[in-house]
Parts: sequence; C-alpha cells; structure tokens
Amino acid sequence: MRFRAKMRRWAGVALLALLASVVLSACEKSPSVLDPAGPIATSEANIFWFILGLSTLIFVVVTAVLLYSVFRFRARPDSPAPRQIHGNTKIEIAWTVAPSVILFIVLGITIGTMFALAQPADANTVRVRAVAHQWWWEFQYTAPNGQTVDVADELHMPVGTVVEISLFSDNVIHSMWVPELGGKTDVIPGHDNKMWLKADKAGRYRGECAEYCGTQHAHMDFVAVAEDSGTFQTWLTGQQAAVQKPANGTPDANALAVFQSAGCSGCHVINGISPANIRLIGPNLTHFGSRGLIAGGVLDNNPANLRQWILHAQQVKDGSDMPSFDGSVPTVNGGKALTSDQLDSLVNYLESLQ
Ligand code: HEC
Ligand SMILES: [Cu+2]
Repeated sequence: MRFRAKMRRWAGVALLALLASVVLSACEKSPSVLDPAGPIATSEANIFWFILGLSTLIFVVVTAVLLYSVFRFRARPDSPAPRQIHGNTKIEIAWTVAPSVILFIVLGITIGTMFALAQPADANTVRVRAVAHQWWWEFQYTAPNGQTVDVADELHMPVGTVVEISLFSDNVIHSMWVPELGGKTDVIPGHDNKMWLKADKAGRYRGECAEYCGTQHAHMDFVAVAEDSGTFQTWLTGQQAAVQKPANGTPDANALAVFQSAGCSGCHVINGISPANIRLIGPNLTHFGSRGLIAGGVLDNNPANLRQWILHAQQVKDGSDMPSFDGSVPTVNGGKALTSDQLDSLVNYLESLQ
C-alpha cells in the first residue's frame, strides 16, 4: 500500500512537470537548432541526428540482448547452478574495440564538419562588426562609400551571402548565437573572434547572447533579418541617410529640445543632429523607428512600449545603463518626471526616424 501511494505521488509530480514544460514552451516559439535555415546550423543538426540515430541503434541492440538473456537464462525452480566461467578474451577485446571505433567515427565526423565550416571564400562577403554591450548588440556596417552604419538590435544580412562578423566586447564575455543559423562564438574582451553566418532563406531569426553576462543577460536578444540582396542594399543605403534638422517651432524641433534638455543627447547619437563622429554609450537612434525591438528585445518597438521604456527603463530592464525618466533619480532631468506632452513628443519623433 505504502509503495503504491508513493508511486502515485511520483506519477503526479512527473505529470505536473510534463504539463509545466508544455505550457511554458507554448508561451513563445523558441528558435530551434533542429530547424536550421543556413549551412552551419544544417551541418550541426546533421551531426546531432547522426549521433542520436547511432546511439538509438546501440541502445536497442544492447537492450534486446539484455532482455533476451534475462528471460532466457532466468533461474527456475530446481535449475542447477550455472557453469562458472572466468571470462572470454575475444568478447572482452571486441567490446573494448567496438566502442572505440564508434567514438572515432563520431570524432571524425565532428572534426570533418569543423573544417568544412571554416569560413568559405566568397567574393560577396558582407562584413559586420558586432559590439556586445551590457545588454544589447550593436552592429556596424561599412557602406561601399566608406560610411559607417551603426544599428542596434538588428543584424541585416542578404540571403545566400556569407556574412563575416568580427566580435568585439569592452566589458565582459558574451557569446553570439542565432540558433537557426549557427554561431555561438564567444565575444571576449581583448581577443577579437570572428564568425560567419549564411541564411538560405529570407526570414527573421532570433539571436541571443549565449554566455551569462550579468543580470539582464536574458534580455540581450537581437534579430537576424535575412532579406534578398536588393532589399538589403536598399536598407543599407537608407541607413546612411542623416536626419534633417527640423525648422524652428515644429513638433520635431520641440522633441529635439526635450531630447537635449532631458539629457538623452548625452547617451544617444542621432546622425545629422549630434556633433559629427562622436560615439556615446547608448544605441544610435538615427533610424530607431525602422527597428522591431527596443533595448535588446526587452520590448517590441511600438509607441506604447517606447513610452513605457523611456519613463521606466529601470523597471523594464533593471540595471540597464539607461535611467528611468519618471523623476525617481535626482540627477536625471533635474529629478523631474518627463511630462506627458514631453513623452508624446519624444515618442512621435523617435518612431518617425525610419
Ligand atoms: C545615461 C545614458 C542614457 C540616457 C541619459 C538615456 N539613454 Fe536611452 N539608452 C541608454 C542605453 C545604455 C540603452 C540600451 C539599454 C539596454 O538595452 O540595455 C538605451 C536604450 C534606449 C532606446 C532603445 C534603443 C534601441 O534601439 O533598442 C531608446 C529608444 C532610448 N534609449 C531613448 C532614450 C531617450 C528618449 C532618452 C531621454 C529621455 C534616453 N534614452 C536617455 C542610455 C541612455
Ligand atoms: Cu551577453
């Protein structure tokens, strides 16, 4: 009875765990390495399936032999004591050699794939510099005319083209990973790694930081936007445009006045408005309205979320380098919360920066 009660309790726990995992995984579709959309992820998934297949085969064979022996040679009433043997050298050798051979096959396939995935020579290679911040990704492109394009949260890439990414961090170690495309390469201060990605089909693939880098590590996402090469070129050209200085008295001019007086301009560059060639601690906002995410994907980019972010950055992303503008910090905006009008005007303006 007690045994049965125990069993029932454990069955209950197992069922709950199963339900919880189903419910949690249904929350959002996570990107999967088993749903590859590029050559690196495809080779990696192939290795996984190969090893899984091989181990399943071994499991089935060993279990079959085991079960056969258990039943075939089980003790029966009045069966004689079995013949006592010391061992069988041939079998001992066989089951030492066979696993080694299998492990060498797996090693060979893994090393072969590593070499096969060394960066392919490709005349069209697009080069990107990725800078890992705590906690958001910055991507810098050099346009054909030499101009630098600086974006946050979105890694644009032409489909079918090798994208070579040099990885840079001046803070802690991060790791760059786009599960459906490949990657997971460490971003180490003082040691600039390189990786490459290629997407076989257009799409938006979620990327993330895969190395714990502080409290908001889980909110250090980005999206790899794979698009046909025409769209990519149009995007790159569009991103080079600087913002026009608005005429005095317009809503845009008022928004920029708030941007200056509240202190946003001390951390964020808007090309065409900020002094030329400066780099500041926060994301470049020149084309913020064209992006889908806010602050490493902690929020989707829409006016309501942007308002929430500006007002309560520290509640949305505790510990981030962006302060809240809700009057909670005496040194921020003179300790005053941004007024509703000021927020409206900032939100409208920033969302209009396409
Ligand atoms: C002390 C520096 C600092 C100040 C001042 C500051 N920000 Fe930020 N801001 C940041 C940092 C750092 C991030 C990135 C935070 C993260 O993702 O962890 C950020 C993120 C953002 C983003 C999201 C950008 C993106 O592409 O994801 C917006 C929009 C933004 N800030 C607007 C503002 C506005 C508007 C103000 C003024 C009211 C302001 N910021 C003041 C540092 C600052
Ligand atoms: Cu990180």
